[in-house]
Amino acid sequence: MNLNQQHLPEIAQRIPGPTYDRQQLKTGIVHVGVGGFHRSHQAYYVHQLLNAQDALEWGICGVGLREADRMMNDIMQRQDCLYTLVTQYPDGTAKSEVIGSIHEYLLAVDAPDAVIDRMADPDTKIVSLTITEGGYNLNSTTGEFNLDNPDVQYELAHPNEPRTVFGYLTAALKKRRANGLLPFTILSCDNIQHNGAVTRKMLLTFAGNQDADLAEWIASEVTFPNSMVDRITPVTTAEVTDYLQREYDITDEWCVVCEPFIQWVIEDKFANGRPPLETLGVQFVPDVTPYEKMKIRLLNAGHSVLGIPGAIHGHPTIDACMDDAVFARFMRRFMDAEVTPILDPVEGIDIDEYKDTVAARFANPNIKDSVSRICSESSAKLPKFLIPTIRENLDRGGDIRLGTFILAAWCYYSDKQVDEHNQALQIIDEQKEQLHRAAQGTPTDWTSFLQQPELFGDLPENQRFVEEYTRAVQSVYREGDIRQLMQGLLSDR
Ligand code: CS2
Repeated sequence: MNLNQQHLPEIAQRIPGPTYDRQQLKTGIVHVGVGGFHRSHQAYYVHQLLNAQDALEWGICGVGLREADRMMNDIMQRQDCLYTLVTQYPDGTAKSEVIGSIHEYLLAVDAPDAVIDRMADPDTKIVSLTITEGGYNLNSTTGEFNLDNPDVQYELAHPNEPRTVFGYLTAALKKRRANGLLPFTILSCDNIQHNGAVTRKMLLTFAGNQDADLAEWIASEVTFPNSMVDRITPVTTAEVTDYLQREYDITDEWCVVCEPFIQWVIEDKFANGRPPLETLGVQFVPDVTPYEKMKIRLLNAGHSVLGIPGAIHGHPTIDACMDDAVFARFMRRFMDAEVTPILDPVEGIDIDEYKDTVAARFANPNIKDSVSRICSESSAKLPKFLIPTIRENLDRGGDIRLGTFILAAWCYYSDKQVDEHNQALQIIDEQKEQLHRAAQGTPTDWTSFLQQPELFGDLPENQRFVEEYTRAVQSVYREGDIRQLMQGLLSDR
């Protein structure tokens, strides 16, 4: 049975679903970037809220900005924006539920004005974003907005033809202001420290280049809460789709898989109201900084610390890495020796317990989170997850060996593009070509990979780092057995 609104009553006899009247939903939240994560996290929280209480004004309108979102759009239209969330427990059981909080989906490349109008509608109170770490158009070395981006250049010259999220937000805020409306809150849900502050800075630069007056209004009226988001959401595979079909006779073209763990910590700074998500365990706090740093530097970096050597060694998934004692110990040592010393105390959280929980989550054998997903877009991730930790340790004389080893492994991965068994690696990265070119020079110049200032900034000028990196990259290129090297690093000292 195809998943859609018409079949919902019958499907609801097999698995739980919306108990609210979806026809009555109003769009209170416009969300840009509907992928697996938004659907396992924010849309799930809102769905629970709608099931628990009268909150129909908080329906979600999903927006895809890119041509690449067309497939999601087509499926969302066919399924009336319904989808199944399958939660995979470590004991092998699964819980499936139909989520109904997204009730509308717009593809911006087809209907740019509809997107602007929806954002500018008086009912819209929040525009939230999961546009990935790379979507903020941020030069991670300078911390500034990249005005050279050709799409941005185009938008600045043609204010009525937005292309990037910044063009859309600016056009919609302009309209709200002209109509005498309150603004919306802009809520970033990406894994970037100070994600709200970064979004604010990027948007103000963009808007300032288009309309200085408007930029001033945005600066004083719009709020950008920082937030820390967490739920591991692997890429959906055919196995799960088949499972829904077999187990419940539900045909869902793009279901979502996730782990049981879920967390959301948000700064309580909303310009135009917010849903009462605290009733579902969302934490509203005055300062998210310590939470986001802890999560990004431990969990997200921990993923890369397993994933990159895991890919080289031939481990297909994160749980397979965790099943390998050398990998599990390596990650823990990285967390203990290189990350924990630079973290600030987090109220109500015991860091050791937090690390234990992360390790247990990674080890969940039913999640099957592929290392290719973890390694994807490493050029956007590592400058946010791992490189700042190395920098802070350099500043304070802390340990950098394991983190630096991962950068050396990343160079090898980008250069060889095959694993130790000569199997092609599935490398997904917007900068794939550049990474490959930079890595290729390694055997004649050991620091060739570091000559990418937008990734490494001035790190190549730090002598201690360069020595450590050179040692690591030489060992990776000469040894040819990454696991052996990891073991060696663990037994040193
Ligand atoms: C992962 C994240 O993309 C990655 O590298 O670390 O997607 C991670 O699974 C989520 O942030 C978990 O909340």
